[in-house]
Amino acid sequence: MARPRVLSGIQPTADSFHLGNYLGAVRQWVTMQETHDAFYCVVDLHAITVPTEPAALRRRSRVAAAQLFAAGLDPERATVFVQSHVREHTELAWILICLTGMGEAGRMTQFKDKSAKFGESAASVGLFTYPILQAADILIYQADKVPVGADQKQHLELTRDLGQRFNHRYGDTFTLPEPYILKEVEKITDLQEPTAKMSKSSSSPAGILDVLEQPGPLRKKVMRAVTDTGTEVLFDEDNKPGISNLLRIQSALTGTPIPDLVARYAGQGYGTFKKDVAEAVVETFTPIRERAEKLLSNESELDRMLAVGAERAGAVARQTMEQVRDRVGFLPKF
Ligand code: AQP
Repeated sequence: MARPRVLSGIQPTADSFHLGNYLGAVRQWVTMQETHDAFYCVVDLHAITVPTEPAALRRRSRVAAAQLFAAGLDPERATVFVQSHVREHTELAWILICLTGMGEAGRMTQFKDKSAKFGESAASVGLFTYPILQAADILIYQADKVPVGADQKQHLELTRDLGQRFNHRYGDTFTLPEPYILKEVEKITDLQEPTAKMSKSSSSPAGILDVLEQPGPLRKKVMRAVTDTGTEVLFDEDNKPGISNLLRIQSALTGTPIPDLVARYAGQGYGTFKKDVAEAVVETFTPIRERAEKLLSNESELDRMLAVGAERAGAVARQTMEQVRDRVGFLPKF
């Protein structure tokens, strides 16, 4: 029987992924390549929905790809590619844009959050249509599952709605994908603002743990993470959001259930616990950083690996688009 297909993407919007990207997405991607027909992309078209410098985009796209391979994605087992290399994504996005209501697109909370930074009228139309391009990314591969963090739940619902609408209007064409969200790591929060999502673009440097960061700063940031004035290591999201976030992180990195961690650190205060969290982060990130640095030292080999991914992804996308063009009523090109 064919393996279920999985698709997910990550934006090249920073010089490193952070712990939230790693636990909420990338680590699942690596696990799922064993059991799924896996497609993962560096979504550079999404990155330009906010002003982006060309040299930074090029550099960050390679850095993103290098981190994916360094985290354990195997080009033999997973199709890893850059979104703009498969032009069909934008073609399908246009068709889906024509199926989306203005009110429907206007309800997307991520647009409201991100555009609040520049003021809604200064935000690009691309940022407004971002979730529709994301729907195209997913539907074009007929994905069954999409591993994401909690912030993407609403976009996944729109993807299903658009797929269903297309199928209803033009005939059965798209698989309707299910989100795959691991509850325990769906929202890793900012170390300085423990109720806000850890985020490439909105976290302060002290609030974010970058995969490519050196051990020294990583340790310092964990030790300085905001906690409450108490001393007990307890999981209590409402009253102890900082400690609860660190417990979630430590549990995910070491595979130890949270109640076991709480029992282990009883009566020891925050210091010992934070030190152990810092070590777990450093132990996880160091080999990834070293492998990523090696991959980045040979850009042409990295580009070649991405070309292989683009070729495989393009073959699937072209097949879907042939059917879509015909269903919509576009004339065949002879
Ligand atoms: N804090 C988080 N906890 C759990 N999962 C997270 N993800 C992001 N932040 C967290 C998941 O990482 C994947 C890739 O994210 P993205 O690059 O598409 O951008 P994003 O979700 O918008 O993440 P950022 O860090 O906030 O990036 P910017 O600042 O560029 O917008 C997604 O699956 C996401 O759920």
